[in-house]
Amino acid sequence: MKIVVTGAAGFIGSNLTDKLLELGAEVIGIDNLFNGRLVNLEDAMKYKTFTFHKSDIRDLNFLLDVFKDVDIVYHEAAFTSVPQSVKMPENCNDVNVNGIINVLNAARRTDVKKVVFASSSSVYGDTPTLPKHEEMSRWPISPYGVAKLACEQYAKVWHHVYGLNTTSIRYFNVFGPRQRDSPYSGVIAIWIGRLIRNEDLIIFGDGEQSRDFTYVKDVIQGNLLVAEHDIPGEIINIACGNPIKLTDLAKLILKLTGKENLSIQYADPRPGDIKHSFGDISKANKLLGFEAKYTQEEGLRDYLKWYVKKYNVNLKIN
Ligand code: UD2
Repeated sequence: MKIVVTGAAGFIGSNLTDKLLELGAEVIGIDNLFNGRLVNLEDAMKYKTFTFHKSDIRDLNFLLDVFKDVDIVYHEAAFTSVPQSVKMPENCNDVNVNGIINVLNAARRTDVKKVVFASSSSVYGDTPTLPKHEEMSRWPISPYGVAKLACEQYAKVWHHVYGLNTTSIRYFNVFGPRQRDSPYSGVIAIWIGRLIRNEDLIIFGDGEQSRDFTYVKDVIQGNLLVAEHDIPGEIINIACGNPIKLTDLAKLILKLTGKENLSIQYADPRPGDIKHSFGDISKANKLLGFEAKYTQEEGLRDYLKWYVKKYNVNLKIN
């Protein structure tokens, strides 16, 4: 199979690229290296079946050229942060919404067989219903959530109007190897960076908020299952299916790393944050046979082991 991964040098894109190459696919990676890093593609670059283009998904002519004879496009490239989207809503809209319109147009014009879009649990917003299931109403409360909702609706419409085979996967708070430790990154990567520097962990808000943190290997499993099953026009949750409160997560990470000497500090809540997120994965199970293979603790252990080996840090995992 010939597969394009947009955002290939990013956290999820690079993990997906590695797995596809390992399974024997020919992979074309695209990334503008705004958030992505070439170092994430070190393993991929060893494969003769991998090609990389430093380019932008907003360049239609480039996409038309590169999408020729492609079976699947995994669209992982994105403006990926809730707080950053609050600061720069126009950029978020431009990269995410104008970006997917280009990807869908190019895929349609070059007869790509399937487009799989990386959506987000942020589309659900702060509704009281838990767990969040695909058929419920969506009330995103951040520019990022609004943009992801628009993207998945465009993907659905490109199926209904133009017959393109599109599926959107709603990821729930993905964590794991290669997630960046930056202010705009996921909380787990930020906290691991802090505890390695022996800094206290900071929680925005009262720590009662919960998230359904999902290990990246399960997200990759979900993506592979969508390649194997034809579910055009569908939107599907991929989650661990087991939320944890932020305070409990902080305690678990400190316990696993033996850093219980560090404390948990509480700061002002973050604008655009939702309170609870918990994904119903029964649709993914029914249509794809998906089940999360990693609990949050198992995922954290696997991630920490990778971290210690990769960066040679002095951390004992309990
Ligand atoms: C949203 C999406 C997620 C993904 C992600 C992309 C939801 C429920 N999830 O994640 O699926 O699309 O955006 O970026 O919308 N926090 C702290 N301390 C820190 C950093 C964060 O307490 O140092 C808190 C933060 O305020 C939030 C929680 O941790 O309550 C999770 O934050 P995050 O940035 O890891 O992810 P989130 O939920 O915005």
